[in-house]
Amino acid sequence: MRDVSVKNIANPSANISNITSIAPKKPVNSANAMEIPAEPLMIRSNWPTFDIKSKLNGIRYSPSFRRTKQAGSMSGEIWGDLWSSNQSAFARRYMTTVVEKETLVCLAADLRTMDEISALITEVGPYIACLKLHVDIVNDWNIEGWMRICNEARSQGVAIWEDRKFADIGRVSRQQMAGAFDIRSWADIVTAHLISGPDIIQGLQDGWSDVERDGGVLLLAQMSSRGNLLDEKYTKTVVNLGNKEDGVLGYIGNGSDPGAIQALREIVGSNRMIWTPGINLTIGDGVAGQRYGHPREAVLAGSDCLIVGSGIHQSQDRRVAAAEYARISWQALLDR
Ligand code: 6CN
Repeated sequence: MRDVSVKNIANPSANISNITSIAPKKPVNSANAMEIPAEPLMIRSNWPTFDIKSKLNGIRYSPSFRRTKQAGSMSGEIWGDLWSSNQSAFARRYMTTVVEKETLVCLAADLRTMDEISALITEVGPYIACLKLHVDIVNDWNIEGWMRICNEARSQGVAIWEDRKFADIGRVSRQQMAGAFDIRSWADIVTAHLISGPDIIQGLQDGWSDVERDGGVLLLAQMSSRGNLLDEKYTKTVVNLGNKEDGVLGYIGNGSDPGAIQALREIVGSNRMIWTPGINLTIGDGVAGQRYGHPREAVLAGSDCLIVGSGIHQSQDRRVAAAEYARISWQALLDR
């Protein structure tokens, strides 16, 4: 249970219909294009601190949003054991972002063109704590447009996660971090299966080292899809191996099943995070074997980040939907 001082910063009465304005849309124009680094095409600084002043400029998020200047110092109170046991800079940066923005939502921007992704980030940016991308589903991909998307995400103060689920041997995974997409140069987080053994983690970390960057790996310990082969024994093996590796930021858990998240939390302990896909306000079966659980249940069961895709990008009002997922996730964290 949280103490009273922590509860006071909550905004249980926040109503999304009270939102009167959001950040003005930032057009992709020549000024933005100037932000694209020439050679090499990479983002050297990892994930900047959220700029509270520019965020407040013109935004009415919620009354409590204005009080978040103290967010940094409050992260320990809000996150409890997870904060004190987690020394990883990436984990702490994510936890601080959550407290600053009052959201545990990671936007899964599974859209097919760069303009669509860019517009979505601009629209829902204030309500997300992380951006998850699938670089290989984008039809019109090019590095310049992609850098604009990354810059847009960074201006929203969020980490960039490329959900290319790596699974090869360490050496090849390192090469796959380079290649045409040059994932190592712009992604802060990547996902990996541990099916090939623990050396994949070093391979991915070497990929980042090759361009003098750092990053965090999320290991798939569970999945949200029906009939997946990640059984309890496999989950335990992944966690036992992953908990020994500094490069592991945390684990993917099955957001559709609070019982599974709880079981995962028991074996993970408090020094790694659990991020969960399979989250939607409409619970049950989704398309193509996807399954969904409720955002509040997932956080109460132990999820530290809610990965939401179609719940936001397929809704009629994406901004309102994102704000609602943010509100529910934040309140659940305070209640946990
Ligand atoms: O909320 P949606 O079902 O629209 O999207 C879920 C997102 C997708 O981008 C999918 O690739 O979460 C990802 N995901 C992951 C692991 C898993 O077990 N199930 C998923 O759906 C991940 N990472």
